[in-house]
Amino acid sequence: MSAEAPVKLTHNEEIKTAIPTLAGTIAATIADPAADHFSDDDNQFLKFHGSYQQDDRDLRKTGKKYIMMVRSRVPGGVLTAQQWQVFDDLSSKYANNTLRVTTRQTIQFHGILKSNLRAVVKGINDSLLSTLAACGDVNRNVLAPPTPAYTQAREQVYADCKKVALALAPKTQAYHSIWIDGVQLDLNANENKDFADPLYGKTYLPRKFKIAFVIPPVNDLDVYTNCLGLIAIVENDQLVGYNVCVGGGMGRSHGNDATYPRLADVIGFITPDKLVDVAKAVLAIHRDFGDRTDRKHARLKYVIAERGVDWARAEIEQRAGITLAPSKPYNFTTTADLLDWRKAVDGTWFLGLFVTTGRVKDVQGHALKTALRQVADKFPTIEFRLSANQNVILANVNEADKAGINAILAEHGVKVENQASVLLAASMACPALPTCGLALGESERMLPGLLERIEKLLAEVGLPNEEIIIRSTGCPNGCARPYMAEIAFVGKAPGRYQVWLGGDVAGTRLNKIWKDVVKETELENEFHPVFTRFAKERTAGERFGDWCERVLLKELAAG
Ligand code: SRM
Ligand code: SF4
Repeated sequence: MSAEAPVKLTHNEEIKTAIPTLAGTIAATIADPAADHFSDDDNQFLKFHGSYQQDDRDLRKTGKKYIMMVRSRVPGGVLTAQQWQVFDDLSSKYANNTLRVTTRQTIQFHGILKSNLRAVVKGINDSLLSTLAACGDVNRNVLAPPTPAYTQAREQVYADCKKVALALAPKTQAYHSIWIDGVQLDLNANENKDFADPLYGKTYLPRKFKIAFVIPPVNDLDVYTNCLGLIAIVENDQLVGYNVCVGGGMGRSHGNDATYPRLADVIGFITPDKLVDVAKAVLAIHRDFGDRTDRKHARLKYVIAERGVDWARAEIEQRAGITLAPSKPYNFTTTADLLDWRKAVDGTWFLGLFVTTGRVKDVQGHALKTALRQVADKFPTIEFRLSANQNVILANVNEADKAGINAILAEHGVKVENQASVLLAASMACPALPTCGLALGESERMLPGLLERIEKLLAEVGLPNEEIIIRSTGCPNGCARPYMAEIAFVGKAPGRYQVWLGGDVAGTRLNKIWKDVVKETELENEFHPVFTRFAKERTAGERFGDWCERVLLKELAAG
């Protein structure tokens, strides 16, 4: 009888087992003024607390300058004006004076010194938001549609989003003791050694887990890219339930075909009362079946891809004690945010403000950060909503306050009409350099310039103001969901990008690889012929992504 080969778990699994409270020695390192950075293991634990240790990669030649990134958790992306004031203060006092709106409706702070880390995390908690589980092998920020334009049911969906976020939050006491009380947990105490989270157990999930709510026909958060997607079914302006989809994700690695982006499969319909049970069941399937031996193969999407949709449906039904009804019809038509002033369904107004690459900051002639701060100071009842397209929506605005808000924005060079070129408004970029340790090339700092060059090219072939959804990332992990874009630039090396083409306007189709390497300097030479053909060959109103799928990529596949 041959003995089975022992299963080698990843190092992350070993440290979670050893310290299930996730406390590590974080508090002790914070308290030690001689320590300029956290240990590798603590760096893994820190993620569960919402922070990453980074270094400014622009400065590497002169040695590593350690800085911390903090990611908040903001279910549905909704902040009060008071919370915006706190975030603005924290960013100017302790971070790099920018607020980074993320693709998951949160705010990231960059450039924090270790000595200021606790002040930032505590400040966020004092504002009644949190950073717990913003990162790490747990359920991440839960997305919900931020735009109040389409249906009153948005409020019900937002309430469900908050309910699920709360139900799936980890219960460790270490977070409170480190960041609020400033105390290092005694790791040898029995209650800490034996701690097991009621939902996650001792070792949490094999990898991150993501949930999004969406209300058709607007897919403004790319619902199919999530581990669990909840597609609201609204009848007569009332929420009747959700179509459930499972197994989406973007992350992949160059040169490793076993990793791939995947769209979630729609598996059935549930009424809202079953939501928490179903969310817990899907999370538990990831917990129990996700690959703990290989972090590149550990996401739920691989479990669903390999075991199949019927298996997943049966497993969810059995765990949640329900029967999934057949999914209900729905249709997506767009992924875009509404910019400019619009009337909300409840009669109030909202203003969609485009934020270039999600970075709220002041630059010469465009002091967006100061302007938003003044709006928060003067209009305490409005909400600041973060969109998954990296924009900010000012919501709950009374008709009488519109002029005052317009005046503040105009004074700071922030336009409310024609805020950005068509290409820029439809674009997204991940942060990449200089903060992201995984970046192979530029993204946030590169994309606006690249778009100007593409605009010129499109104008040359007679297509000025053609909207094409273009996204860039500094590596293949997919943080700006590039594999859903009509054109995606995915970093391979400095100045070199893998180019993917063929996503659609409604976020329902994955794009495909077009060229493995395009040099940034060769952009015009590479794209001029393609845009020329598109201009000639497109059918009436056909979008670039659809033409690529119909013609270009077919030709490529045919060799
Ligand atoms: Fe992400 C890792 C930034 C949304 C897939 N992501 C990272 C890290 C933390 C790099 C690291 O691990 O050291 C990046 C920090 C950069 C920096 O300097 O700030 C980072 N991810 C971001 C943000 C800020 C991008 C943005 O432009 O806004 C987004 C923060 C979201 C949030 O607020 O919670 C962000 N990341 C995403 C998304 C999009 C989404 O969730 O809708 C994805 C693709 C969807 C998915 O998860 O499949 C995504 N991030 C990844 C991955 C690949 C995961 C995988 O399955 O392979 C990594 C790498 C990893 O986890 O090992 C990663
Ligand atoms: Fe960093 Fe890559 Fe994510 Fe961009 S896509 S933020 S480079 S991990």
